[in-house]
Amino acid sequence: MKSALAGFAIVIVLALGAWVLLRGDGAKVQASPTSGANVTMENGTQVVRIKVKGGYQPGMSEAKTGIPTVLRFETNGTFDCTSTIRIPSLGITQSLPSSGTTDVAVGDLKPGTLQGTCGMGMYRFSVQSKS
Ligand SMILES: [Cu+2]
Repeated sequence: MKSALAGFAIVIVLALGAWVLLRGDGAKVQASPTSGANVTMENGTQVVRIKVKGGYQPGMSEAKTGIPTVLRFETNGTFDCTSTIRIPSLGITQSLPSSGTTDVAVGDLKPGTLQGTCGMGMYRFSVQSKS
């Protein structure tokens, strides 16, 4: 009897897991790490939008070199450590409001990858740039 109950519980857990995956949450997380869709031009400035909450979305952005660029961090009820961002190679440390939009100017991107992290260096984001 006990093992029958345990088997039943396992079936329920598996079914719930499949349901969560099929709803598309899993697919969304997989699709977003690399995408140029968050990069736009605004009056000659390249804007890279990054959502900030429990991590950075997308984790990797693709942008162009040689254009004045801002990283636009969007917080929304963000109270975790991602609300402080660091870009060591540019000497930037910036705290973000818990909700709002903060533009951080990073100048003209050089070919390569600009790396950033949360205040503690745990969560990462990066901007890959090519001409
Ligand atoms: Cu952190």
